[in-house]
Amino acid sequence: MAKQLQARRLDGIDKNPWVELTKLASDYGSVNLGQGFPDFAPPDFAVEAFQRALSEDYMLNQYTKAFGYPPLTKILASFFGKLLGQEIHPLKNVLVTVGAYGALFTAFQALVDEGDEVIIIEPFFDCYEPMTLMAGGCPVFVPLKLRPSQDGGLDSSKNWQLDPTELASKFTSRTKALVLNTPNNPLGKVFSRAELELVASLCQQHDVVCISDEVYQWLVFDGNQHVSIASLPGMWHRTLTIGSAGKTFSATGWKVGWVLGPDHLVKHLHTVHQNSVYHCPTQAQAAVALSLEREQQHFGQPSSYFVQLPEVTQHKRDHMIRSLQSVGLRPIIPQGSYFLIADISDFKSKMPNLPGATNEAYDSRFVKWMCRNKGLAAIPVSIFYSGPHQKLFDHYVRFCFIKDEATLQAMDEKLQKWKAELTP
Ligand code: IK2
Repeated sequence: MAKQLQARRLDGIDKNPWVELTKLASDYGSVNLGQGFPDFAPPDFAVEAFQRALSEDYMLNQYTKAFGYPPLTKILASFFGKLLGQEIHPLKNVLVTVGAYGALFTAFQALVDEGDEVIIIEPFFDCYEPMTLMAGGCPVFVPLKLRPSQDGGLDSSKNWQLDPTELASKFTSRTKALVLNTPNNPLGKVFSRAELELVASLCQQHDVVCISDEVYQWLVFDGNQHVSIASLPGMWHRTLTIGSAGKTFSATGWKVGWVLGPDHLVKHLHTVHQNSVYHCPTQAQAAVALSLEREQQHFGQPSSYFVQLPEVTQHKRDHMIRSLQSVGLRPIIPQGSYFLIADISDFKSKMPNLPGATNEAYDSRFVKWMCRNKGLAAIPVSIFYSGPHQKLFDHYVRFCFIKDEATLQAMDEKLQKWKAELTP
């Protein structure tokens, strides 16, 4: 009998919708509002920092320290030390990774064992589930519940809330970790301090590690405030805080991410990192170090990119919210991130039989139909849910709004044409 080639840890996780959706968007030349990346240049200071890293010191072409280029671990420690109210040691409490993806993968591999349960709040950034499974863990899902606004206006991501009793019921003696993502992808929810206190108290009560994915921490709108759960009392020593230079400096191709946390957790991530990736590209790390040093000098001032980016992005969000409504899509107003989800229930009742496989979720058929017929690419929200919950949440699609004015203009043109087709 032939040997089975595929390792068992890949069972059930070999299908990934991103590849098909990205190909479809390019095949049809659609306006790409699907994958989450800015289609404009990073800020000048970041581009210049990369140019300096390429040209000034030839040693930046060589390996650096395994757990991070020293000026980067140093600035990460000092910058986030202030934000988290924590003494952060650049060598012991920091790990630089290949993007936040690398940070997440390293964290799951380092902490999750066969049979360990990992609580994941739905909707979730879709890699949390396969990463848990690949580590041998068992994902346990808890969905945010929509409490619709009473005034008939658009709902906000704020209306999607945790049910405290349901959340508490998910913790068992086997729970090893809880994954938190604030601001959340795909919903844009920014967890309030009170919600984080609930999560924190349950993690403490059940001795659970919190893996806190905060890659959109600077993208918060309408005066909402990002709170890092690691800054809450008693949480630093059980939290891994994950960040991404790609999201922070609108340079997703740089693929520099990091994890911050206490020694007794980070040392296990160091072990995984040293036996897998070993170290990340030096020049990209040098560029991120210079960019963060610049941001530290400008912190809180109008010249800071972390001040400017959310202002500009909020306008893009509002532009998209106005435009999508013209054809009957009902956006949920995101408090943060660079995504929004829009309710397509009206289409589901008016056009229930869109082409597609019989078992294919409605939102997936809808995005393919929209891409082919209306020239707009988006992502079905059911992919951000666990299998059993996908059908319950197949009436939303996700749009990315961190796009250049020309792209938003192209979106408007497609929507105007769509609107004209609606009116007899
Ligand atoms: N964590 C979250 C919540 C992310 O959204 C991402 C990037 N994903 O964006 C693509 C998309 O949803 O269209 C990451 C982590 C990974 O970040 P990085 O690019 O730094 O690896």
